Amino acid sequence: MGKWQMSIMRSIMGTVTTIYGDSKLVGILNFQGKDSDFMNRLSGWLVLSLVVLAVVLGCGQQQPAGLMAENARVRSLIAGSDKTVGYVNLTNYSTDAITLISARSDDVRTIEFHETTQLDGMMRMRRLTSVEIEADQSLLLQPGGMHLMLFGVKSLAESVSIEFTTATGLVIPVVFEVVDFRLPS
Ligand SMILES: [Cu+2]
Repeated sequence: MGKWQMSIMRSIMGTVTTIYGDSKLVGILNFQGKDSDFMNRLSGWLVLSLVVLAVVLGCGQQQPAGLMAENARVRSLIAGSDKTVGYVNLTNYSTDAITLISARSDDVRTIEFHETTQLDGMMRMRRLTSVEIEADQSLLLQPGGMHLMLFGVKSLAESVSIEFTTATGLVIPVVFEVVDFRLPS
């Protein structure tokens, strides 16, 4: 994400945070069911700002935690295997580092953070206990680098929802598209 996009994002999110305090955006949207004029206007304003955000950021998955997930994809299963990999571009537009300490999905037994490293010409994977995205930075989980390792995949339809938990206890759901590609993890 470019610098100007980052600052637009920060000013919009700053306004949202000022108005809504610490409430989660997801919770705010539930106000739409109520009859209050004020709440309706609030919801309308929020929807409008989310649309602006989506346009500005190319329709990535906006998260209350200040984390943007883009190009989230999981490799479709190879016949006879129940494990696969996941990749995603994560951008932190908040002013604090965001640390992801776990990932889970209803459709997967275990999800680990992995890193591929090269040692004496051999590609090796090691498990990471957490993944940190610095403030104002993007972190790419991509082939040949950090990635998600999915073990015991029960089923894969067109997409799979993976929930990340941050060190501060926020749960961030990200929808991963299931893609048929054949690359080493
Ligand atoms: Cu791996």
